[in-house]
Amino acid sequence: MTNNQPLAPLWTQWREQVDQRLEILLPASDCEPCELHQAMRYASIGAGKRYRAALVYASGRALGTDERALDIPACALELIHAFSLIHDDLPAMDDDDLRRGKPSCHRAFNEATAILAGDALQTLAFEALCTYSATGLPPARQLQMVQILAHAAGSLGLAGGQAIDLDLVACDAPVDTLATMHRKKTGALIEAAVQLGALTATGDPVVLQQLAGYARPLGLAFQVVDDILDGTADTATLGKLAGADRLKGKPTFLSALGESASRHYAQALGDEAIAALEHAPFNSTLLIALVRFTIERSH
Ligand code: GRG
Repeated sequence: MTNNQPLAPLWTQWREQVDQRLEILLPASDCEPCELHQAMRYASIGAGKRYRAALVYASGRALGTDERALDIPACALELIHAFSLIHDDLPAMDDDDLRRGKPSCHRAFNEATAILAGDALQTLAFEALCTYSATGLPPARQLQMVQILAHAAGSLGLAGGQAIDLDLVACDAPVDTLATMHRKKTGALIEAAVQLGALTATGDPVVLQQLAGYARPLGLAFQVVDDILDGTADTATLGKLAGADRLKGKPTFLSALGESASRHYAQALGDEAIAALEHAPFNSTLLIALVRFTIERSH
């Protein structure tokens, strides 16, 4: 996390807050049905960068929200993300054995349990978001948060992006097609994270629009770097099988553009995200630091 001094200690704290809150939100491992709850906890607690949570905290903080009011929206994002990773790894999808440095959920448990764990993590995300209370948060804005997250996870977001992805094997997809797919598959949740953080503080459409202009290129930049890392980093660093995209014949930004042009593309998207924050009526230091992390990250 070089050059991200304001971000690093906060991010460590955010990670701890998310894990503490997930510990409480998720039924205990010895609560029946035990195997299902163990699988849910296995796939969601104590691992992952918590990038989407960090975006919730950074955008909420930028607008002055009390940190504690951001824990549940941050957890909701991470629960949906964990759900998508479990299902992404299933034999019917990407069929991956390793995730976050340990056996993927269906490998550690079994396929049926992994499917149910994913399903239950998704519903828990919405239950948590509906039932939490934060001072000064009007019900209409809370409802808007639920709607945004549901839309991001649905057929016009994650699920739709995954459907496009499954069709794109062993072909040379143009960059535009890749961008369209990844804006849904990866970008939708990143955009939702920034919006949910902001909505804890304000419903001002101008502010939300400005943040959307930040999150849109950022989400794509995150995926471009993900593609680069898949082809250049090792399995131990990534916590998942390195080179998996090439092995499976998946078109990526790396295969379409090469490493150097992909890095330039990611940088240009990062610049676009930062430019969207120009003249922002709030302190955007952390949001800008997150752009730098997104471009420079090594895992
Ligand atoms: C979620 C409604 C819903 C359906 C599931 C399987 C699926 C449909 C979608 C797959 C979405 C997916 C896995 C996108 C990949 C996004 C991505 C780059 C993941 C890696 O994120 P990191 O690096 O992972 O933040 P960590 O482990 O650090 O959290």
